[in-house]
Amino acid sequence: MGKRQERDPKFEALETVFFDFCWEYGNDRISLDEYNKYRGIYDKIRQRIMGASVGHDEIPPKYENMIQIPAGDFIMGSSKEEIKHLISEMVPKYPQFQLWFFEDEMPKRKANLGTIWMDKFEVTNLQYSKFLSSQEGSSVTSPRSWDDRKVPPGKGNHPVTGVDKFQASAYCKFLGKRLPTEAEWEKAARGTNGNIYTWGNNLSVRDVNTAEIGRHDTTEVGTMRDDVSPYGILDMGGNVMELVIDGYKPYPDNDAETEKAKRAFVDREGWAVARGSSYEGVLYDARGANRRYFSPSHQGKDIGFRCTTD
Ligand SMILES: [Ca+2]
Repeated sequence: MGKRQERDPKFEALETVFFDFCWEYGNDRISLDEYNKYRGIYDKIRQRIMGASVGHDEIPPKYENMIQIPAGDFIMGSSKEEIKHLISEMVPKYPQFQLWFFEDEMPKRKANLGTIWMDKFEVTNLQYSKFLSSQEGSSVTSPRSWDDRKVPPGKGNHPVTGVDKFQASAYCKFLGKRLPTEAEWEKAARGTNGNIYTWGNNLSVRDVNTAEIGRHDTTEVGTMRDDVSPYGILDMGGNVMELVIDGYKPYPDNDAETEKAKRAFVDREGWAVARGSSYEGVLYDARGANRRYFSPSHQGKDIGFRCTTD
């Protein structure tokens, strides 16, 4: 994108228009070809405004179906007040939820990341099957949710599930990518304003695949209208929980009060972390700051993943 020129209003206006195109592409309203066409026009106008030559910056094939998350600050984690408020809201409806479940999200702080790219969709069964057929004789095994190394009938475009962190990492590595870190996943889900959910801050959404809609199974990726992050990344709220690369550990300066939370940091250290809610989880669990941990070899029927790259 070249050097950012913050104070030129013409440039700011152009950026706003171009951001709309990014959003349209992110929401599947325009194709990659169309996006690249607009990108070309954007570069030419910017060159005219700025009077400086800029590189034509098409999305290379490696990044197809990935979304660029520009470098910069974002909000990570939750404050103690937010956790306590959450519990007061949840408990009347879900008495099983307790304060210590969420104390690992603290503290709320500003963080910073460089530019990354993240998959727009959860990795699908069909994609995983193509990878698997290239792995004959290797130690990568078929997902636990499959019968006899075959994609479950009618579920080619559904997210792959029943994979552990090793299987998920092997898939990403095969494509020259990797699993996202917790920070990367959270920025992609919450945007730069610290949204509580991918779609914003309210719970009055209808089209997110969590237990509330009563489907109790995966849906085809990218089909839930409300489950769209500020960057146009889809299904980060629900469908399947998503494995990340980090092992479970307390965030620096975490000040959990309960013994149970402190105990989990010791007993579950290094466990696999998954983010977001799922078709079996509740909408509250779709909060961008929410962290779940699992035994590293756990192959959950509502756990999948997506890839990231620099
Ligand atoms: Ca998801």
